[in-house]
Amino acid sequence: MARAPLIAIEGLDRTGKTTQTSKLLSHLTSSKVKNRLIKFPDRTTPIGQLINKYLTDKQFELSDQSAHLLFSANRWELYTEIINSLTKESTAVVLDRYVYSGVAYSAAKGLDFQWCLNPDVGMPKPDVTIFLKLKDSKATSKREGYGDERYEVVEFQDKVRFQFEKFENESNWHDIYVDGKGIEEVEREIWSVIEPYINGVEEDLHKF
Ligand code: Z5A
Repeated sequence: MARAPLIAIEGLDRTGKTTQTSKLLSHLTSSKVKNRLIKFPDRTTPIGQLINKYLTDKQFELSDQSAHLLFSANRWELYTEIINSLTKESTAVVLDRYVYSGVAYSAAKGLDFQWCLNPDVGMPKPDVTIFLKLKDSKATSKREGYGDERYEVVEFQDKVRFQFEKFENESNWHDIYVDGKGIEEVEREIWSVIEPYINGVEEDLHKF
């Protein structure tokens, strides 16, 4: 028996995750695969609203540990919905950021890597993860909106990238470089990775 795939799109700020998740949903729909998008942080939930305030209001202070636990709690708010979509509703779930972002951003601030992963232990692991990667962290700093939020500083992004790279040996993790590539070129590369998964994956869900 196959179930629907859990697909994560990860990457540094402004690398095109939202642009590409939307393209991916269109490909899935055209291929007659039921699908839904979950963007983390999900700023619509009670915890997500606090996270939004933290990200957009530099006067709103939280300890790094508290902020980290809020991001993880925000994923647990969606846990049952994710599982039900994959199993009961045969719906592919596309995640715009996930646990990997949670760990990478907090570990980049100096928190212990394993401590950062612990609150997400038990969340489902993606069947496939795309990491939108940059050779040069400055490559996206001219893109629209860069710098609006708390973490969008090139030096910090370098530290985040270093933490993300610790996950590169995860199974079914695919790096895609985006520097100097147009939206359609990145879209084609992503689809060539994802297409083999769309008709279902093995029933067992792996967990963090
Ligand atoms: N965070 C955390 O600390 N812990 C956690 O657990 C999680 C997140 C889940 C908000 O995340 C912050 O939360 C984030 C990490 C932290 N850090 N910051 N800041 P977010 O996902 O809500 O915000 P974001 O990273 O800034 O993502 P974004 O704004 O959604 O950017 P994006 O999705 O990667 O990019 P985009 O919106 O698709 O594209 C940006 C612009 O570039 C836009 O004008 C596009 O038209 C353009 N673009 C896209 N692709 C291209 C190409 N190929 N060429 C040229 N221009 C392009």
